[in-house]
Amino acid sequence: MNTPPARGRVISAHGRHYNVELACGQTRHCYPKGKRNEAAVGDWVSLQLHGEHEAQLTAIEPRDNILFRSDQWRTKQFAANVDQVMVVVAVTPSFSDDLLGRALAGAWAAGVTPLIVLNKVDLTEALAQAHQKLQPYRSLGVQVLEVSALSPESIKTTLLPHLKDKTTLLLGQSAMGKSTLLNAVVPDARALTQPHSMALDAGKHTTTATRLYHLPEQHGDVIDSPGVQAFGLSHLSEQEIELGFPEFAAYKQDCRFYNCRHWNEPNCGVLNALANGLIDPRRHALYLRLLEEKACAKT
Ligand SMILES: Nc1nc2c(ncn2[C@@H]2O[C@H](COP(=O)(O)OP(=O)(O)OP(=O)(O)O)[C@@H](O)[C@H]2O)c(=O)[nH]1
Ligand SMILES: [Mg+2]
Ligand SMILES: [Zn+2]
Repeated sequence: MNTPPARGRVISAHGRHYNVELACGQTRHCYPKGKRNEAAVGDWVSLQLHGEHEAQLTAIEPRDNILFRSDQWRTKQFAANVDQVMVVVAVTPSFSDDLLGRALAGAWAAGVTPLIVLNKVDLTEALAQAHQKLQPYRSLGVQVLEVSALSPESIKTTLLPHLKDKTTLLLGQSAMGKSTLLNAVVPDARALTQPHSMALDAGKHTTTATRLYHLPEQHGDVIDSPGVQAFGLSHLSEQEIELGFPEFAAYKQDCRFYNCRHWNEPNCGVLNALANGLIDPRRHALYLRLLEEKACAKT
């Protein structure tokens, strides 16, 4: 017996099986129709309901944006229709500047505003060092929220106001405290968290799947995701990689060639700005690394 089509939002994905939440709040276990419908958490989808628990995913609605993560083996789309990406870094263990730069570039390339959340500010010993590492990003105009997931006050006054009415993706390395932050704003989530050393001993990340949760007392959704160890961006085009570096935009109009790659071209506005100290050399170096990785991925 055929039931009328329904609409829902993907809240978790396990391979090509999805949990989809319907408008009434019920969730359905879903599988796609045909090979084409590969959905991501956050996607709005059409369903054909089968019985009380299952459904077939028949179509994915056009997306506002889609974020990918890739390692050396594969590229996977993992979150769609997000309003902001919070890149979570911690005071301890120390975070990778390379991965932070990539996460920001990935968000900008997808047309999504990134913020940095500096978590574990209760661990004051290494705080000054973390501040120093984040200074270049503050200079770029990236907002940095400083919180301790263990302090309800800091969650309430600093984090929660930024989550209101938005779909927020938490992204970052393992052990930065993404799931602990999630639990602080969505207590019912009861997401598993554990110290870094234990996660490492187990040889994997504590969070193993991307999943969307609703804030309990205000409108807004939070997506928790597994820690990233590598953040390849070679699925992006060269133009998209350039979008990942919005600070180049003001100078590229001075490039002699319209298709300048700001690498070794003569009369390049970006290279001139770099030489004059107007662009952070580490950011330009990251940009070149991404172009290089892309070139390698092609061959
Ligand atoms: N001192 C302190 N510890 C924290 C804070 N936030 C999280 N932690 C601890 O950091 C460890 C890692 O936290 P998780 O929330 O599991 O980290 P995660 O980023 O979700 O890690 P993955 O799921 O592997 O990506 C846990 O032992 C937490 O208790 C904080 O603000 N201060
Ligand atoms: Mg986690
Ligand atoms: Zn140029």
